[in-house]
Amino acid sequence: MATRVISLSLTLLSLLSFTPSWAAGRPDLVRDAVAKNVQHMPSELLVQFYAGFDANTQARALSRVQGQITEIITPAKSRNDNRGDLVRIKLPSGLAVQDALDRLGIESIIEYAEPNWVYQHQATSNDPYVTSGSLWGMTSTYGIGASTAWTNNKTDCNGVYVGIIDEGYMYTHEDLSANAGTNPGEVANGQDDDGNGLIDDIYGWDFDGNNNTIFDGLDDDHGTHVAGTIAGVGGNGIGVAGVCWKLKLLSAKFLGKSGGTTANAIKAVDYFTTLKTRANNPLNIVATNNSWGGGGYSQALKDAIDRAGAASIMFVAAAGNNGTNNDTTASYPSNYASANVIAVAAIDSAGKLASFSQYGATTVHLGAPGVGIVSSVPVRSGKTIVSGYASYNGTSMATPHVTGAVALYKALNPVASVVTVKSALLSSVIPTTSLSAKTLTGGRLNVSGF
Ligand SMILES: [Ca+2]
Ligand SMILES: [Ca+2]
Ligand SMILES: [Ca+2]
Repeated sequence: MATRVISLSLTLLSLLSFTPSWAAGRPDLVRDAVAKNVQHMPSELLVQFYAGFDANTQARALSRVQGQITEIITPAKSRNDNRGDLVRIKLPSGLAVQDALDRLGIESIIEYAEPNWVYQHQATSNDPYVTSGSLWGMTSTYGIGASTAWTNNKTDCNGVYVGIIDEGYMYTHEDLSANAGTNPGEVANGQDDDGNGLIDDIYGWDFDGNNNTIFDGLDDDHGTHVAGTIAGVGGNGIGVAGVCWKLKLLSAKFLGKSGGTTANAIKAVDYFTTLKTRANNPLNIVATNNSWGGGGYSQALKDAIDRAGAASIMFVAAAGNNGTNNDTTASYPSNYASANVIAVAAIDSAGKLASFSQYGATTVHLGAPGVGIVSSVPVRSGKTIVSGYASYNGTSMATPHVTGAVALYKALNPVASVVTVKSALLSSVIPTTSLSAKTLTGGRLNVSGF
């Protein structure tokens, strides 16, 4: 009779003891996580025994759940904290992990038991400007949702090239050098090895100076800033993080001290188209960043942009910084009605259209962060030029967020056409009041769901 009562009470106890009373561990947090299906190994537990119990005694305790020790992870004798063995056990199939935890909760020789959690690598930036919250364009409410993409391990645009049509950029910058792409067809030997007419175009070409030095000093700050937003090296514990943590940048410098010309702009656009479409060493260039504007309509430039489009190179362009309406006063190159053009307005960290940003309900596609954007720049230190960081404003800063997004999307969807990529970007925007009736989509860039 007594036996029956005890048996009954044990059964009741095992049913009712929803939270094991371990001496250690956090069974309450474990229960919550198991209930939320936080990933763990099925039919496995980790069990921590108190010290001083032999294998037979351990086995007897585990028999409550028909558990078998499959591995002694930390033997009592190897540890210095006076605990017993930590073991991994196998449960009979069909016994839920939480049920097993509940049943083991009354075993007095067990200090705690827990699921064998499964961890995934999670990309959380350790870059100081990110962790300090300075990179609002990546991480905050009105940012582009990059931190979400990163957390889902969408950081890597390896194998993807982006062309920067701008000033040159500091490819030796501490937070860019790992992402500085080179032309695999070219060797630094004073000869035009790849036959594109340009001698030693290793990191790209300077169409303004007509030479191969794409970094010429402090005046290449704008291009360097753009580069950091697209592909500042992420997770390296220094500086910033670009939308893509790994990517290959190439430069077509055409903006010099007094700006750039249509002629050089066309050469710059065609430079990348050729690198992509040539028979030998074709490069997977998915986009060019065009944080520049001005001039009138140029069919020649539009044709060059269309050639790039035919080669599946997106042409991401700044809407301009004059605060005007591009629907009524066209701004080039962002206004070219080419399938591969994406025109970008700038918003601030409160989601407002930047006061300087041009807009256009039919000619500007979307908004992206462009006020108070921290990124890489060259700075002077004594007589030398070193790696630095600075905050800039402009649709020039909004544009590389979108370019980085194109690169990220293409890295994740390698066969997507220009039309598909553009459509995906535009359909994933977050509707934003300040951009309503000011942009085609009425929204801001959002990569969180890529
Ligand atoms: Ca060459
Ligand atoms: Ca050469
Ligand atoms: Ca970094």
